[in-house]
Amino acid sequence: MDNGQLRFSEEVADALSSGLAVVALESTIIAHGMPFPQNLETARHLEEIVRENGCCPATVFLRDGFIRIGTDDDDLEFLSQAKDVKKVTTRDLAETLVNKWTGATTVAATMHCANMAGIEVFATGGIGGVHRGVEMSFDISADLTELQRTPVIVVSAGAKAILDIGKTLEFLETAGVPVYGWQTASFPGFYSAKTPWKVNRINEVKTIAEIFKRQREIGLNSGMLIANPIAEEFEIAWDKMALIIEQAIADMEILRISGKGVTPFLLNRIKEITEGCSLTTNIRLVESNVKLACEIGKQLIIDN
Ligand code: PSU
Ligand code: MN
Repeated sequence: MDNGQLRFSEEVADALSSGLAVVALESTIIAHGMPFPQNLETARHLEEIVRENGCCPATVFLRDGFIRIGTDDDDLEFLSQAKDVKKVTTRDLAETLVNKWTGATTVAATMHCANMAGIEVFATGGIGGVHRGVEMSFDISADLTELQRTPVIVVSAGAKAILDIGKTLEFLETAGVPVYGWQTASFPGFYSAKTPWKVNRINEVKTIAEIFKRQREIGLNSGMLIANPIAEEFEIAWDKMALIIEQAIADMEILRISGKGVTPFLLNRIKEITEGCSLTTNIRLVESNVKLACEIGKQLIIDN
């Protein structure tokens, strides 16, 4: 189905017209966040989890001049292996469409496209944020500015541990973005279930749906961040991660990596240092976020 710039997969088009809950998934995690073949296995498995939980998966990406909402047979295979897939954040969307490049969407770009498609909930691993050393680099992810202006609920395992979490939370407060810990008052740190930072706790999906709806009723159009901690059995504790991340950042500085390359480099370097453990943790936490996003999606349908 075509709708201007958007091209829906049959599955997503049917779900939207029949009122089934649709959960958006991003594609940067596939093309730039994980190595092959784990990225392909994970992408397929995440879509399966969404279906098992009674919702419809809508992986977002760009191909042939269209914003694609939902995948067909070979799309995931292509995204997970093609060498020239662009990492597309909000400002790259139009350029990628005009040039008909293949693009994997970040949290920011996925939120924008999900909102265009009428999808209200989206699951990822961890959002981007304010980077450590921001005083020098000024590196602040567009994920934060998109959360400020786009009404989509993002379920993530807190913010990526490679970031300055305190500053990321301060930015979100300034931007007027509601942030809640899912059944926790400790803000989760991606690989770690807990960090030293506190967050408002929320215990029920019904409350999430109500607050999201009320926001718009009072004219607030920002997104909302639900921080879902990784199960403790799969976590890498915060203290242990601290040293690993310092090492990865030092390596990055030697190589003078900046801009878009920062997050993919750090995730890969941490995977090497932890001998693959961080990748397993990353996969487990996205799976858990996808399940929670499904519960929120179903609640939003009930309340509408
Ligand atoms: N979560 C993951 N792995 C990832 C990302 C998130 O588990 O690779 C991606 C998301 O697409 C997020 C991006 O939007 O990293 C942030 O990139 P940057 O810091 O350049 O904004
Ligand atoms: Mn950045």
